[in-house]
Amino acid sequence: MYLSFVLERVNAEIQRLKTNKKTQSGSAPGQEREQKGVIVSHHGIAVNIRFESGEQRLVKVKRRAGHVVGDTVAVKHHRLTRLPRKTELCRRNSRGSICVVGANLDVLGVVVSPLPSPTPGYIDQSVIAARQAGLIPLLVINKADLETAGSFIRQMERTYSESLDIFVVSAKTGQGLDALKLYLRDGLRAIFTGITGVGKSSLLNAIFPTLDLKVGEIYEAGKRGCNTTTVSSLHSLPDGGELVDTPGFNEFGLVDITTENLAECFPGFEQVPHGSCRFRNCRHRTEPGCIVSTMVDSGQIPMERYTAYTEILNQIEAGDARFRTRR
Ligand SMILES: Nc1nc2c(ncn2[C@@H]2O[C@H](COP(=O)(O)OP(=O)(O)O)[C@@H](O)[C@H]2O)c(=O)[nH]1
Ligand SMILES: [Mg+2]
Repeated sequence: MYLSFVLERVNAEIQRLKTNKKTQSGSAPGQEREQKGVIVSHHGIAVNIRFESGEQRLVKVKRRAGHVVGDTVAVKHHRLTRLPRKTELCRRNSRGSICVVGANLDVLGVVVSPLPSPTPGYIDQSVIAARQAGLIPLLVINKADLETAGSFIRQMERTYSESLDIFVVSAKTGQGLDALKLYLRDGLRAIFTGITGVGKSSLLNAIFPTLDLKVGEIYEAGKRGCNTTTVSSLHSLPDGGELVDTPGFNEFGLVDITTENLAECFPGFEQVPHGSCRFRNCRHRTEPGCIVSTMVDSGQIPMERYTAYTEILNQIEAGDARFRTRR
């Protein structure tokens, strides 16, 4: 149903271009100008491109060409060439496959809410993936209007305030949205990720009221959201900056992470003078001369952060080959 809708739009687009060509006197096909643009949504067999001219249209692509939202592309004669990426945010899904979540991004906003609450390790893994990809991670706590929000916000602030910028917001009441908009106004391209139902699409709608993205219901029984957003989409904000909405994913599996990388990107280990342990390949477990263990013993690193680190380290070690698979 959806596929036929996209096909229809692609065919209409091709028809429109053919008609245009006929009416353009003297513009030989060989002289068509190359147009640069950015992919604003991906529909499997076609991508929606916003060109530098401001025009937005669908261009056909091969199904597995690997283009993602945020990719800069050049189009000439209906042929699309992807330009090199500045950044690439990747995650591993529950089947172990690697997915590129978005390209040329500056900021990853990890959206969480008191209900549904984040799955264990979700925030840490998202932050690590962001830092590994060269993105600035933010924590966006949505649904601040809920009765249970107070204790959840305090817990989040206790854990992450030393590591990340935190925005406490409510898509429902508008609380905190101005601060978020101000942050993004500097021309940054941000992506919102988070499990389904935390309010990513609602936040985009609240920030950008003419957008009208579909919003899902929360199932009462499981207190989990249903997946209403099916494709990622990039939107320019009225006051500057860009935001990408994504479908929810409950896992942010790490890709190609080494144990050195893990400690360097882990939220809570920012004060660690990396490379100061006695052994160069120290995993910060029980090795003698480990600077991290000393900082845990002296209270500079909270025990909760250290435990969370070792849990991810265990997963990496258990699935070593899996984590090192190359694309
Ligand atoms: N109380 C409250 N509910 C919200 C807020 N933001 C979103 N919701 C609700 O949460 C549900 C899921 O929202 P949606 O934007 O689809 O979440 P997404 O899956 O992360 O995109 C919807 O029923 C929204 O109305 C908020 O700030 N406060
Ligand atoms: Mg959504």
